[in-house]
Amino acid sequence: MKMDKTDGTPPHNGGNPVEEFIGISDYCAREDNQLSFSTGDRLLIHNKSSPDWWWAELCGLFGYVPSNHLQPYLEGEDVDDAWQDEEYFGSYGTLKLHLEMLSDRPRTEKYREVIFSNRDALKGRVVLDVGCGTGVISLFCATLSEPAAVYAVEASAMADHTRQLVKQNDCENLVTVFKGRVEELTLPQKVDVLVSEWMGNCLLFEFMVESVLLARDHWLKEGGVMWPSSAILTLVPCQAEEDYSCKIAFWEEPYGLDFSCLKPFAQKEFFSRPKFGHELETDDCLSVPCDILKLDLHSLQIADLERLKGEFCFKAEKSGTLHGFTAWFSVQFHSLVKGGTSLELNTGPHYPLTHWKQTLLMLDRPVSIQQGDSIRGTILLQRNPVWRRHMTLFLQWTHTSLQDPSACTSGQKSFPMWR
Ligand code: 6LC
Repeated sequence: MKMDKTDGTPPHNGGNPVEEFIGISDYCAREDNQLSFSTGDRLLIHNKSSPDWWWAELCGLFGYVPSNHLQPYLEGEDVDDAWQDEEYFGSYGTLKLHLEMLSDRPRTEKYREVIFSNRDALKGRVVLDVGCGTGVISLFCATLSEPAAVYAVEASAMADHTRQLVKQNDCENLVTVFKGRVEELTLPQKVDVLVSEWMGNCLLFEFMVESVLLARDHWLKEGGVMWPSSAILTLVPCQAEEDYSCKIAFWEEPYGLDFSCLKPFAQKEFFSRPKFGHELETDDCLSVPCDILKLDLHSLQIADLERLKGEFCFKAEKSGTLHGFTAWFSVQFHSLVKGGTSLELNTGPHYPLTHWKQTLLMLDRPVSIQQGDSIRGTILLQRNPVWRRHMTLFLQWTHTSLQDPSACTSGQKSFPMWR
């Protein structure tokens, strides 16, 4: 970082109006002329000195702050808007996303398998299906077992079709569709099992899990079971040669011309955010994957979602180029029978491809890796304090060479998902 001011006096802002921003993650000052702040702090930006570092004021203190830790503070932003419910439930009101989810056989068949293998224990139980969509999971419950009742809750306009589908499949006596947000729901009774398919990219994106946890706290009986019961986020250091060559290296000399000054611009445009829908080849994994986050859906609290931290320590299994890290998740379904085996839906590269595929976190510069090298670091999932369905991943890593342990390089990068 190059900054010309070190005496703590504000650089002249050229008459630009002061703007208000909100901290979307904590920042700890590393130099005297920087300012520390916490998530949710409102900062006044006096000067956007460079794209990356701005001159800011917080409670009468001044200093430089990293712009990627901030976002504009918009007055009067209400809670509804922060959840973008109109847009969110609007997108689930048409068939496109439901077709994508239902066409995902590993996903849908896993839920069917969970219900089928627990069919005896489900008999006579009350089930709540949160965000039932077209009602497929509720219909599996009603057709594969004999539950006492299934409450299928769906907030989008799809709920009207779901009612019809329940009728069409002769499940009206067992399945009741509730149209509305589960947060505003009143059920006739508490439930034995809460089932939901709430997982988003990097597990948490969309934060539908918050609605599931609220429903759990209101409607799950003491000792009731959550499906999924636990969730794991997994990371692996990887090669991504094709993405790198066609989006970044491309600019080196197209048609024999030097376009290389566009490379940083390309980095920013294509890889400053995570790449969803990445299909990681197992050959491109440079190490054994590491589980960086484990969530127990029975005990997880909504407040825990604000800030989740994981650590990793990889040993390179082969030499290659570290282009970045790839993330995916798995979820586990406990058996309703004590001592019964759990089932798992795994969206990783060693399993059949799901509609989530994997998520690529591309570094700004490739790093050459030799077999036996270590890559250790931390990842922080910081929920956006304003936009409640969004989060930022903060990745920090150190690469240590096996041959020359003094050759140690570190890096860090933040990946907004999406704001
Ligand atoms: C599924 C999402 C479905 O759950 C979709 O149909 C959406 O409208 C519904 N949904 C989400 N949140 C709620 C809520 N609070 N109350 C009622 N229904 C809800 C899959 N999405 C992912 N797995 N990402």
